[in-house]
Amino acid sequence: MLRILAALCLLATCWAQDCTVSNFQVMKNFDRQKYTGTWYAVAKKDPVGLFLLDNIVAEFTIGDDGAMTATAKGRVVIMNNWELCANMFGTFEATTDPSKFKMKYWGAASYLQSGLDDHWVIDTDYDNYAIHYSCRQLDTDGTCLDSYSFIFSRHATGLRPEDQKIVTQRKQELCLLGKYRRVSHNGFCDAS
Ligand code: RTL
Repeated sequence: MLRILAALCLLATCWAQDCTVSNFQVMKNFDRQKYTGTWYAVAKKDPVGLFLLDNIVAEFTIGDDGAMTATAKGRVVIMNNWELCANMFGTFEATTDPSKFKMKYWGAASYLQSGLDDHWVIDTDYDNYAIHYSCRQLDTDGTCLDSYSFIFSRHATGLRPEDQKIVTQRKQELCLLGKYRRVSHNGFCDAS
């Protein structure tokens, strides 16, 4: 009986789930200063098209002018079969919500992708985990047609077991549960 009830509750949250991007909860009182430093991608949900494959490490900095910038490295395969470590840069433009940014990004080499993406910080404890989300294309109903998302950890070894529950919860709230792949780190970008 209890099991049936639990299953019904699960179903109910599924039915009630709101996948409207503008209704997604983001990090409250986001502190950019505490977010600086190195973040290792431990899982990701890919967008449509070319993307960072693995060995993804991001580093956030706040300049003397107060502006947030970041670098990111990651293995990519471009032009169908050329594998390399992409060195990427990003600058962040603030919006009215302190945890929602516009990120302009480009590569150290001109043949790497560049663009302008939303960059939302969904949740973080600053010391262990962070959940990032970006919707590239909205559907007419306000849900997302093309998104990507990173689960970051301060530890290259992965998330602490106590953070996994909250990360799973957030993935579900982003309507992306089951869509993430683990990001491996094998030293591919260490020398670049
Ligand atoms: C993330 C945060 C830190 C700064 C930057 C980021 C995104 C990088 C992207 C790179 C894509 C590169 C490709 C290269 C192949 O040409 C969100 C990690 C810049 C989206 C597809």
